[in-house]
Formats: sequence, structure tokens, C-alpha cells
Amino acid sequence: MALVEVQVPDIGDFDEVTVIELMVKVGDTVKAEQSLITVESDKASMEIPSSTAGVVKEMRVALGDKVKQGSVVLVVEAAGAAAAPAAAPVAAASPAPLAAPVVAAAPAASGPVQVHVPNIGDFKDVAVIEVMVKPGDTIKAEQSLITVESDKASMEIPSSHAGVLKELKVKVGDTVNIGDLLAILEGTVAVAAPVAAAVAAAPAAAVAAAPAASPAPVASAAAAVAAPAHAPGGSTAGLPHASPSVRKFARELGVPLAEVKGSGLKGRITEADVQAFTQAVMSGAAQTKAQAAKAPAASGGGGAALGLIPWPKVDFAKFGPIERKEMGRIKKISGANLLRNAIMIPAVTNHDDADITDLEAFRVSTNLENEKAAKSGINASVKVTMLAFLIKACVAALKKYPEFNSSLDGDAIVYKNYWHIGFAADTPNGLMVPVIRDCDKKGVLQISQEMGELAKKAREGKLGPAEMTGATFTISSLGGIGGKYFTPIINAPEVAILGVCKSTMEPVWDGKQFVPRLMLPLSLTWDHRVIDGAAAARFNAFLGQILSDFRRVLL
Ligand code: CAO
Repeated sequence: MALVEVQVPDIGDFDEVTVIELMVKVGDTVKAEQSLITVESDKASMEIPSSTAGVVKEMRVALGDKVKQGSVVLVVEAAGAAAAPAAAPVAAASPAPLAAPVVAAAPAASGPVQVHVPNIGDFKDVAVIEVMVKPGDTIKAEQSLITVESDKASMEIPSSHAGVLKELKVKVGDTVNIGDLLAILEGTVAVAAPVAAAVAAAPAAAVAAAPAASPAPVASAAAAVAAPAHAPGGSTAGLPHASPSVRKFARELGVPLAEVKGSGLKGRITEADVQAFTQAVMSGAAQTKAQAAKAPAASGGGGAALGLIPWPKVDFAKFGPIERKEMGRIKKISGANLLRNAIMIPAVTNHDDADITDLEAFRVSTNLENEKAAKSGINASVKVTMLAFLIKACVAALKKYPEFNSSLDGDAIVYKNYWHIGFAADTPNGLMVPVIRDCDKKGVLQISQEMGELAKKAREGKLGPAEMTGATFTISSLGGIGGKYFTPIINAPEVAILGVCKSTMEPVWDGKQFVPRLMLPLSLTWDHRVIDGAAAARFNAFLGQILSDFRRVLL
């Protein structure tokens, strides 16, 4: 089988263009005419097709490379008779007279002048995807008026004259062809030099009819786009940075491209980005702006977007005296977050009990010793709370079951190799979640001290953003208040949260008799997309083992 070098065909007036997207890789099987790379100038982007069917053996270009006519894009092991002679330059017989001006110089005129779509090569019915001017604008000759796009290339169409735009004859979504009336200008001045209007020959259109075994089918596959050679101004800055085929792909899926984050060169949006965005929206991990605008408010108002019946409107004053108070900022923010997390996460809660009899005895004696030492001036008094032990125990469990220390990112699970633990703090302004960083590297005393400081700051409304972000797991303790079990709401993008209630002395059967043990109720809520029930039961059981014998933390 022959090795064929696929070259950049005649790309018209362009001297050098930048490779902005690689659409194939070594080992891929490509068809003749299949797009291989996307190249871009400041006025147009186009996909370069393969002249030959076969298997990609070698890539000769990388993202960011500059290429021109004749540059070798890649080497293909040609499939059978379809192989074109490797020596034949891809664009050798390119038919497109690209540099030739297609809009002749018009004589100077003072009356209205019609601006038509110039010769855009083989393109037919190209879509107008952007209108860059509006009536009343003063237009320079060669200034870009609109951007059109086929499935293989996009280009800006320049004005043949200078003048004031009186009427625009096209709008976004229209399709245009050579000769179509674009605009009417007044007070026009002819372009001194012949206008090198956009000329484009579809890379694949001409070759479509060429038989596979044709000795030189590649010539007619030449991609050729010539933008105005010296057109000033105008850019596609208002458009998302993406190749025509990606834009078409996004349109087909109904994806708002402006909301997709590009991972390609210079933030260019790739097909994979559009796919990832679609998956994120479909899985509920992300929302389009349109969806967000329809989303229910923090109070649960609305709900139409979810197909729910309207929120009941009741005149409470009819039934007795009332007092109405607007919610504070923190309550509103946390309310909106809690609502989203409650609706979007398929959450399940496992309840369990941990025997903390020995741990509580140790905690109490530690606090007594600390107090004594502080009184004798040996060290500052730090009160150790059960929550600090719980944080340390949770870190050990998170290390053993790393999926609990992860986040969902589209179809991927992101495992974090750091253990920053958030704890819910009840404040006069509402619920806040300060974060203690690197709990794996800190002892119980240090965690207790930091927790005290952060809780104080939270109550005083002095927490900074850095002290409330980056948590990998959260604990919500109602132990100082009461209750038995509850179902905490996961703090997205975390995937689990531990709720703890007040420990109580209970009779526990030790195999021979009931003995009094101090039991701590645990409620672990987890995201079923990432975690299974069995893993959650194991996590709780392991946590219980550690809390009943804290030496296990060292194992
Ligand atoms: N069982 C029994 N007693 C407990 C306990 C438990 N699980 N946890 C704490 N206690 C005791 C403490 O030992 C302390 O008693 P002493 O004063 O006799 O030593 C008392 O309860 C008060 O503890 P605390 O609440 O001040 O300290 P903490 O470390 O347990 O909690 C903080 C700190 C900031 C988490 C807590 O003050 C708080 O704000 N909790 C509320 C969290 C919350 O609102 N969660 C719900 C979120 S969902 O809306």
C-alpha cells in the first residue's frame, strides 16, 4: 500500500494560516474528503480535507503551526486503488482562480449603490451567521458586512463600496448565493483598487463526484478560500470561536455555543466541548442560561420549569396576625443553593450509630488536662469537641473510600488528593459552611482551634470567600442541640455529607448482656450517581469502627 502525503491545497490569497484544530490522529481511518484539520486566518476558517482514503500513519502538523499551500498535513497509508500518487501535489490542478478579483472596481457614485454577494466559489446557499453592521453605519470599502458559513468554511463578506448603510437586505439565518443583494449604500465612493472579495471553493464539494480510483482526484478537492487581501476592520469577535462544522454540530443539538467553554487552542470550542456541554446539561450537572432563567427561585416559587403546579398563594393575614420580613442575603444565597442541590442530586441517606463511649471519655480527660495546663500557664486552652474527632475520622474514611472525596465533572469523576472539610455553622444570619483545609495534615487540637476561630468568624459575618470554598466533604453537626437522625443536603459539587446528632446513652447488647454505651447517630447523605448504597454502608461502618477505637486512625 502506498504512503501518500496529504498536502494543504490551494488556499487562495492566504500566505500562511494557523492550524487551530486537529480532527484526526495517528491510527484513524479517514475517508477521501474527510476533514483533517481546521485552519484559520483573521477573516476565514476552513477545514482541509483528505485527498485520499486510508489510515493516518503520521501527523506532520501540530496545533498552532503555520501552514500554506503545499505544506504536508499528514501521511496516509492509502487504501487500495483509491491511493493518489503521492507525488501529485494535492492542489496542483486547483481550478479556482482565487486571487482574481471578482468584484470589479466600480466607478465612483453618489447615488444609492447595491452591494451584492461576490463570487464565493462553489458555495451555494451559505448561511448568514452574523451581521456586523446596521443601517446608519458608515461603511469603509472592504469592511466586512456579514459572516457566512457552509459546513466546511466560514468567511466574512466585505463591502465593495464605502458609504452610509441605508438598507440591509439579509439577516442572520438567511441563506445567500453569489449575486444576492446584500445592502444598499448611499454617498458611496468606489473602491480604488479592485475589491478582492471573498472567494471560496468548498473543499469537498467538487471532489464528491470524483471516482475513488481517479488518478488525480485530489486536485479538485482543493480547499480555497480567499478573504479580502487587505480588508481592514471587521472581525468575528462577536461569534464563539469555533470551526464551521462545530458550529453546525452545535446548531443541530440546539447548544448555545456562546455558553460553551473552549478547550482548544486560544479557547477554541471543539466538537468534544460541545459534546461535554450537552452531557453536562443532560445529566443535570450544568444549565444553559435559558434554563437558569426559568429555574425556580430560592423560596421554591415558580417551578413551572419542572412541570410543577404553582406555589400556593395564601393570604395568611386572613387567618391571624402576621409579620413579614425579607430574607437576608445569606439565607437567599444558601436557599437557592440548597434547592438546586436537593432537586438535582439523586441523594440517599444511610443512618447508623457509632459507639463513642471511650472516645468521649478521652475527649473529656483531654479537655481537663488542657484546662489544668492552661491554668498553670503551660499552654493556651483549646477545647476539643467531638466534631474535631469526627473530622479526623472522616478523613481516614475518605482516604479508604476516595469516591466520597470526589466531584462529578460531566461524565468524569474527579478524585481529590486533598482533604478540606467543611462544617455547617449556625449563625444569626443563617447557615454558613467554613472550610478547614488539609485536615489530613492537622491534629485534633489544631482542628479544634481552627474550627473555633472559623465558627466565631462565621457568626460575626467575617468569613472571607477563601474560608468558605474548596471543601471536599462536609459535616453538619447538630450534636450540641439534639435530635436523633436527619437527612442533610449535599453541598455541591461535593458528593457526600455527614450529619451528626446528639449522642445518648443506650443499652447495647454485647453478646451476653445489655451494657450502657454512648451512641452517636450518624446520617450520611450521598450522591447515587457516584456512590452506591453498599459503599455508603461500608463508609459508615468504617467510620463507626474508628470512632469506637480511635487508634485505627493510625492504621
Ligand atoms: N453529642 C452530644 N453532645 C455534643 C455533640 C454530640 N454529637 N456534639 C457537641 N456536643 C456538645 C459539646 O460537647 C458541647 O457541650 P459542652 O459545652 O458541655 O462541652 C455542646 O454540645 C456544644 O457544642 P458546640 O455546638 O458548641 O460545638 P461543636 O464543635 O459540636 O459544634 C458548630 C460547632 C459550629 C458546628 C456548632 O456550634 C453549630 O453551629 N452547629 C449547628 C450546625 C447546623 O446548623 N447544622 C445543620 C445544618 S442543616 O440546616
